Amino acid sequence: MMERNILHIDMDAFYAAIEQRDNPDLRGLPVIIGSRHPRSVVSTASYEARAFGVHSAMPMVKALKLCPEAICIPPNLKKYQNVSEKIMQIFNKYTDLVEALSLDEAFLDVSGSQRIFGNPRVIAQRIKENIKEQVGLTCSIGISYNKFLAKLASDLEKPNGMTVICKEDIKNKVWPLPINKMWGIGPKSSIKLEKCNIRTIGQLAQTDLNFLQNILGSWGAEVYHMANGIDNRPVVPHREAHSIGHETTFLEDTVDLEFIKMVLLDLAQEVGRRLRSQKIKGKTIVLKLRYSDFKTITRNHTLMECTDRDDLIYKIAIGLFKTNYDKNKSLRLIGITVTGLTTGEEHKQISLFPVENEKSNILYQALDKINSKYGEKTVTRARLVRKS
Ligand code: TTP
Ligand code: MG
Repeated sequence: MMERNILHIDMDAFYAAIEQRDNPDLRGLPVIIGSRHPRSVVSTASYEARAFGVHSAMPMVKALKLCPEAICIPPNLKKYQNVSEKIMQIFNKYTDLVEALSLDEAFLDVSGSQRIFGNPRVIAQRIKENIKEQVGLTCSIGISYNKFLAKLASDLEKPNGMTVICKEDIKNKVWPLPINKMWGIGPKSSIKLEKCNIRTIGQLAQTDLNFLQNILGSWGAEVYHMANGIDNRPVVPHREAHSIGHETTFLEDTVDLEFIKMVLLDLAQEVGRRLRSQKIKGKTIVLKLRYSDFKTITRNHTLMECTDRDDLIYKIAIGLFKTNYDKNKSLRLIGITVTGLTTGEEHKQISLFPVENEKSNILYQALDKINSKYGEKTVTRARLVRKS
């Protein structure tokens, strides 16, 4: 296979940098994106706030203890989405092969772009300049011959970095890194590996493959190859979202079953509405529960056929809830996610009840239409109207 040229581009402190861009008074100061509400969590923090140890996903209470003078700004997702679109447009000028991973991050395969735009470093430099001029933000770019190494590289010299990893660099740039920098190695796998004295990517690369598969399961082979610099995954443009989900943290922890059921119905409706608006369906319904002690469980159920229907999503979620909820504990958060998504013809199904289905499709379309016209929750099921 011809050697590919892959860029991984990731914006620096994305939400925080946008707020600092738009309000010069915030520049140079510790900024935390997230509400000041005690139960809220940090979305991201400016590099000034990171110097105090604040980072994404940290409980707000802890963040404010570490950095009491931080300025908290509630997130403005619409604005960040607009910025994201502009960045993606810039990427698309340099190649058709742009795979967005999130609002602020994408892979670009620029193997076919060099005759027109120059070598990968030149392309990366031009993209940085375009983003700076047109969007007023900085990013970090990793350049390599596969996705794994490009992503690893973009993180090495953040913020405003540009890092190349070629084959010759693996031993000195990649192998000394700790295993938690590996794609797919989370905290649990890290602990297991550390128990076997595997602490660096280099040690991982030199571990026996069978041994690794015993520890990590089916993921073991992939991790082993990546650690050795092998990753043949293509850059897939316009990848659909992997999942669509919605979750709610209660203002107070609750054991009120009726209330929880009502929230579940609300979540199912929201997820269903989003599936239908994107014309996709999903096969696996995932229920997430987080108790007041932060213990979190996810349980899932896979259907025979894909769905985008609130009532079915709700029915499965409530079933999962009933069998898995520990009634002795109060609940902090509940969420529903639908995964195994498909679009278009793939999910056309032969129904046993065509008339019923037809009718309820029309009902859903009508509800979605009214709700998108007059704002959410204009029309909702009677059970969701709070008794007061
Ligand atoms: P990241 O790229 O992980 O973080 P970042 O861009 O803020 O900082 P950097 O890349 O320089 O380390 O995530 C991009 C945005 O996604 C981030 O600005 C906010 C949002 N986000 C959350 O809301 N919650 C999270 O837990 C994470 C990791 C990110
Ligand atoms: Mg980022």
